[in-house]
Amino acid sequence: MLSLKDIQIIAQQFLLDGEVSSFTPIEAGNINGTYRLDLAGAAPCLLQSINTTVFRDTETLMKNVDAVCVFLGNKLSDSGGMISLYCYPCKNGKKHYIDNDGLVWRIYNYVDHSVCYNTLSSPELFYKTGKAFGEFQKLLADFPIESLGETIPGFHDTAKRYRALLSSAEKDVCGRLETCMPEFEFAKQRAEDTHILTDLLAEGKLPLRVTHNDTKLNNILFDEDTLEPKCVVDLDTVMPGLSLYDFGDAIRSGASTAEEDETDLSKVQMDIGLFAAYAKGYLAAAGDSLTETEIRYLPFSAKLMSLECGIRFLTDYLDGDVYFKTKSPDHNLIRCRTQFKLVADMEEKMDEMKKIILDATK
Ligand code: GN1
Ligand code: MG
Repeated sequence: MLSLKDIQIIAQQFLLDGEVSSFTPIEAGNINGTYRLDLAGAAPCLLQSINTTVFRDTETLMKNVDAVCVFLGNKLSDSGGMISLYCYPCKNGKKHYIDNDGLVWRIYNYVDHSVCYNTLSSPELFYKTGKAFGEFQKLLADFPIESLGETIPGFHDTAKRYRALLSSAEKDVCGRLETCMPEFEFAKQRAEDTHILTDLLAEGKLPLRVTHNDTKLNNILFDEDTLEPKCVVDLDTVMPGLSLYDFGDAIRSGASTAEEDETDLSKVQMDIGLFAAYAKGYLAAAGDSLTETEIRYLPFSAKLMSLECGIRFLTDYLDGDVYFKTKSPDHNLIRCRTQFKLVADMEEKMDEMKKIILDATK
């Protein structure tokens, strides 16, 4: 547990507008540590320690993040709508600071008067979310993609994720495989799905784009009063990728009727009304910049991203919970089950999903 003194010492490495007077840990996200810092006589800011087990190349990560923040900031500054994150400079001339224990720290502006959600029931709000992520994609369309480093190679290479699962099951270091055989079989039955998008990319049938790669519903902040989308956060995985990754992951997280770690699977479904709302918002904002093939694979991408996320949770369960933060020994397995329930539900609703996309693009 960090003390105020510890936090002040870290914060002193950055060029802030005031002294830290208090701090509050923020329990969000499965990867990084996050704290709100309140400053004497200045606006609050957000301190994060970057998980270096997950992000090994923090130098490249911070270059990516900062470049995207500056690029978005320039485009958004006069729009009066969404705002961008920005990174506070550090006294060492960089945007991050490495402490004596090797922990990597950065500070963002704090997006005040905002809320985020893990689940939604309002199609209107999810329509706006689709529009915001669609605009995010469009704003980055002319970002120099070659300047971005691939901080986690093959992040959404689902076939690679599947191979990692097979290898973890083979090793079975914790002896947990026997406790998750139905889930393991579920993944194996869908092995052929895992390489569809990466094959299309390799064949030049899908374009590489600057993508967020973690368009989880709680990575968008809404204005507390107007409930308009205010800021896209968690830019750590901004990398070259497929637009379909971002669409699929947004549906996986935002169109689900339950939390990612809901234990009562009867509560977990993909809400088709929410799917339609997001798709309409997204297509309204980004539609004319997408290719026909991208549009055709939108419904499939939602299923694939749910399958991939489930595979990742299952792999981490088998590995002994070394990647995602967990609150109980079966937390990753519980999360895997919700994801696979979504996959099964989407398989049943696939024709309906396709029809919605077709109607929205007529
Ligand atoms: C992680 O930290 P958070 O919750 O924004 C993960 C995503 C997963 C997500 C699942 C870098 O994101 O890929 O989809 O958990 N981020 C990373 O909840 O692995
Ligand atoms: Mg997040």
